[in-house]
Amino acid sequence: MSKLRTRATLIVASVLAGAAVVFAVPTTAHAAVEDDGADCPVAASPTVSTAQMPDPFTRIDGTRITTTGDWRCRRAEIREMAERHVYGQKPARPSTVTGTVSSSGVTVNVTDQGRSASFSAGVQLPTTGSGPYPAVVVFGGFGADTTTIRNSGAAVISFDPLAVGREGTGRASKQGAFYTLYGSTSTTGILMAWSWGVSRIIDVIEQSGGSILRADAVGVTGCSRYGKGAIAAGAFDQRVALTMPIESGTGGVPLLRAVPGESGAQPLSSAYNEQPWLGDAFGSFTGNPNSLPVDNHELVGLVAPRGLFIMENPHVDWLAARSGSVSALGGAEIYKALGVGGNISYWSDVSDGTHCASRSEWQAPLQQHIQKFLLKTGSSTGTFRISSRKQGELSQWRTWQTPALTGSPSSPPPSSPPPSAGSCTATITP
Ligand code: MCU
Repeated sequence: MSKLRTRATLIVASVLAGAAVVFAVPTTAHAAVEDDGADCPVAASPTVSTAQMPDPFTRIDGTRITTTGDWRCRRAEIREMAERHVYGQKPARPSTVTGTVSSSGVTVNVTDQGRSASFSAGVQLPTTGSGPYPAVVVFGGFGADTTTIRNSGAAVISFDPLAVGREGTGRASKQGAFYTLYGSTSTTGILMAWSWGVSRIIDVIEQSGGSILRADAVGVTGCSRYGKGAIAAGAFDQRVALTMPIESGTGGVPLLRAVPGESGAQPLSSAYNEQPWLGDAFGSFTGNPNSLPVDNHELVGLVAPRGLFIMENPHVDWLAARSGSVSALGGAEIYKALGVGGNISYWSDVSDGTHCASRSEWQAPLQQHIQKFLLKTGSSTGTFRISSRKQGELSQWRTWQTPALTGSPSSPPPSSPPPSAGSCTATITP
């Protein structure tokens, strides 16, 4: 509701001002706004009944996109359907967002329709380079290799998602800063609330003038439930330059309609009921995901053309890594169609079966992703290293083919003067 109203207000305001406001950031560029398709009309979702992945390139009206420029409004349809049916609505930026950025922390104060809330996050500057620095928002306190992040030249923003969307509540009594603003009975799930929290941190960094942290070089990461949050944060805010979900499991990267057929994977009903992670509307799909008009290969595609590094664990069945590989392969087709196939990586070929373990295998690619997408000094191309333990076959999950879209390929985020490169002496910390 609030988002639609804000969109309408923006359109009316720009018409009244007579300004030649262009809401559309071309799909070929890294968007400098949270949602570059906020002006796109999105019709009612289609009725769907298929065990196959919905075609990301076919619009709700049944026509297929043909140009890279068409992706902007098709993306808006996917985004809206993912909100309606899976994660819940993400309201547009609140009317007031203020806060501070220092070398030790970020504070966020938000006000919308007379209600106010605040939260804060810690900052640890990198061990190398000079400011203003890129930063990675790290969800929670486990599973992310903050040592390598800092030694690669990015600050760590320690984000406690539970301050924004608590766990352990019922669906009608949700708590945390998001629900203080939008009500405890909001139907939006807490993963989307966490995503909204990351967006508000980026708002504050944008407003801070960029002397300490750079708003155009923000990444997100987290493991497990916080991996679900990390992919949601990257999918629903186009200012996130690098998205790095780790071992996210059901409700994160994995293809939702593949989960019931994957032995030992966390069932959809379990992910829906364990915590109010998903939107309330997902409750009607836990028993029939084949009716979903959208699926999570398209959540992966929402991140395109921006950097995406998906890390998975094939040793723990509960983590649904086979369904995760299917989603990543399907989402990679969107990257390829946009001409940026090298901007997505997937890596489940790891030896330690411990959930959220420190993994030496991911150290080098983590540094490379930070260099390429945040520091903008690297040029490594994406890789897929899918463990044979949990490897899905894309051909079994789709009937559609990837179109050769005309138009310019998408480009990486605009580059800024790179901070001085430091040597990497990263070690993994538990
Ligand atoms: C993979 O993330 C979750 C999983 O969905 C839950 O079922 C389990 O309880 O916790 C995992 C997690 O967050 O572990 C830290």
